[in-house]
Amino acid sequence: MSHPSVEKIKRESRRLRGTISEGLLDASTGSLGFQDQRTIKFHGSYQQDDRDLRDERRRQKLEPAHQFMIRIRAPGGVFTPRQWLALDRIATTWGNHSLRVTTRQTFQFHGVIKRELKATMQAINAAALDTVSACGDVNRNVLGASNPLQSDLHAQVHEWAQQLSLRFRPATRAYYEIWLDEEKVAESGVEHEPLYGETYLPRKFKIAVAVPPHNDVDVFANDLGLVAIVDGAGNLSGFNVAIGGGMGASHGIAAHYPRVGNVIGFVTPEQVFAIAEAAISVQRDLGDREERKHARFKYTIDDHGTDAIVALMQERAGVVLQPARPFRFEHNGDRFGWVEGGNGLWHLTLSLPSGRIADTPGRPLLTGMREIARVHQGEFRLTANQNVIIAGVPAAQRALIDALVAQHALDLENNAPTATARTAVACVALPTCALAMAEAERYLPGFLAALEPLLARHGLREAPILLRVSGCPNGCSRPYLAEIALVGRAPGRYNLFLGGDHRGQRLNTLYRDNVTEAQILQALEPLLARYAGDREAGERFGDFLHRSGLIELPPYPTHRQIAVELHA
Ligand code: SRM
Ligand code: SF4
Repeated sequence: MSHPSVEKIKRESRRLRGTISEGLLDASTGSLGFQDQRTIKFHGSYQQDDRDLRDERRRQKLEPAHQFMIRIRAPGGVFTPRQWLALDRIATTWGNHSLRVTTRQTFQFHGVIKRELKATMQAINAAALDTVSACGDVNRNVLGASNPLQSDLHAQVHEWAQQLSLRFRPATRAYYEIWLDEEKVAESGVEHEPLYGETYLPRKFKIAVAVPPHNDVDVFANDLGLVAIVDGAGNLSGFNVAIGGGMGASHGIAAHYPRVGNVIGFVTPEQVFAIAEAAISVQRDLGDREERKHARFKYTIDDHGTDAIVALMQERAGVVLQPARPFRFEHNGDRFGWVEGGNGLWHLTLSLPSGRIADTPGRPLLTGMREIARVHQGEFRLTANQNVIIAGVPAAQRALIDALVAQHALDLENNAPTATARTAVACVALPTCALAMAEAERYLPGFLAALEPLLARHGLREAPILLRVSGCPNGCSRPYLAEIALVGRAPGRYNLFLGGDHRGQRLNTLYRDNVTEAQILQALEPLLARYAGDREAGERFGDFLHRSGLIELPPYPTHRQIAVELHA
């Protein structure tokens, strides 16, 4: 039986209700119906199954071990200690005893079973959080720079992320009716969706706000990137706008490619909502609704031409973009350790292994973070590099936090003995991700262990080489912006990409196709040796590969790097 298209499912979902409520009550299966599996994404949840158990369950003629991933909507990624404790309780009561920090600054739970889904959603809501449009063809979690060195601006950027997220939430009450038992009103299921209409967007839409010189949100990987421009007195003058970033690709299909957003101009703070809404509405109307793999804003822009899209955005927003203002990013990573944030408060950034906060032998990270949440009075900020900042710690409390960090192996030495390990990012992949072709999160520690002797041999243990691993070409770890990236092809086999920069401004290039770990290390060895011997002072690995002519820009049709003349 052929399944209806996602466009049809959206249209017939009665504003994202479908038959989810009924499906939750069906005790004969751990699964939802096909259409509801699509609709529930808009409520921040994915139906998955444990792929480690697939074969065995098939052999036993059992249905797959169905379970649900739940993603929180957390614009800017800020949580209170109370919320942390509530999320910890949810993970240990209904989830798989782990909290997973994502590359979009929020938490995911894995392993929630259908009959406990509603209770979990209600517990999330009781913690003053929700999961509305954390997934689905709508505006997704809005990223906001988390860099603790810019305390005043952080508050402003966080507010922008919040406001953009609220502004572009769907209008339907479906979430509240299904999960929170809100009473159905007469127009239930036919509400007016002023921005999205009845078929929502052709695809997901992503917004990020960055504050130079730190590009910790990888602003150019977003459909709409806002680069804060600050005047000499440190006040926000407005934003440079970048459009058309995206990482998704397919192996061997040239028409599916990653792209860095192109900077199209500058807007004042008063113009931000209008220009953002115009971008979303242009994508809503012109985006491809036939082929989902070709439906992101980046393809709409490339198909229609940047000039035409920008003209339409300006017309719809009633805004004339000013010329882009100069800016300069220094890096797209996090700054680890303690920094003073002003007002006598300190911030501690911890490097977490792929953002997975769980208790494993010798590394009780979930327990450690819980103990910290019990005494911490500031806030927790998640970073888009899957790390956590314990923010707003009074000087007098630093020793207590340090002791808890050391006691629970949350420190850098235990977690990440090389600079590359500290900054590495890996997507979830197996066993929960349905699309994974190879391991990522579970493979990263092993790969780092294999890479470490090579780095040590060339005196590069402290060289901050940016490594990212994805289990398939969809690019959830933003691998195409890394200096070294592994992108899964098949179990134990990866495509090796090299030559991204450390600012998130240049895409990397395929260097070896479908290779094993031994072949990857073999390919890297001579390059690292040359880098160790021939690099200029402060020169990063990706830049060195380009300067030495060892790598060229990738052959994608458009926007492979941000124009250098924009950099102050
Ligand atoms: Fe992603 C699909 C996990 C950030 C591009 N992503 C998925 C799914 C839901 C698999 C699926 O569709 O069945 C993965 C769930 C795995 C699991 O078991 O949890 C998944 N994506 C993730 C996370 C958890 C990766 C991580 O390890 O942190 C990130 C959650 C972000 C969040 O909190 O909202 C995550 N995904 C990203 C990013 C990075 C970003 O946004 O900065 C990208 C690249 C940027 C972009 O969107 O272009 C990304 N995910 C994708 C794609 C490719 C989309 C495309 O344009 O083709 C897919 C596949 C799809 O949508 O069909 C995908
Ligand atoms: Fe899954 Fe692929 Fe995303 Fe990794 S990159 S989480 S394997 S969809």
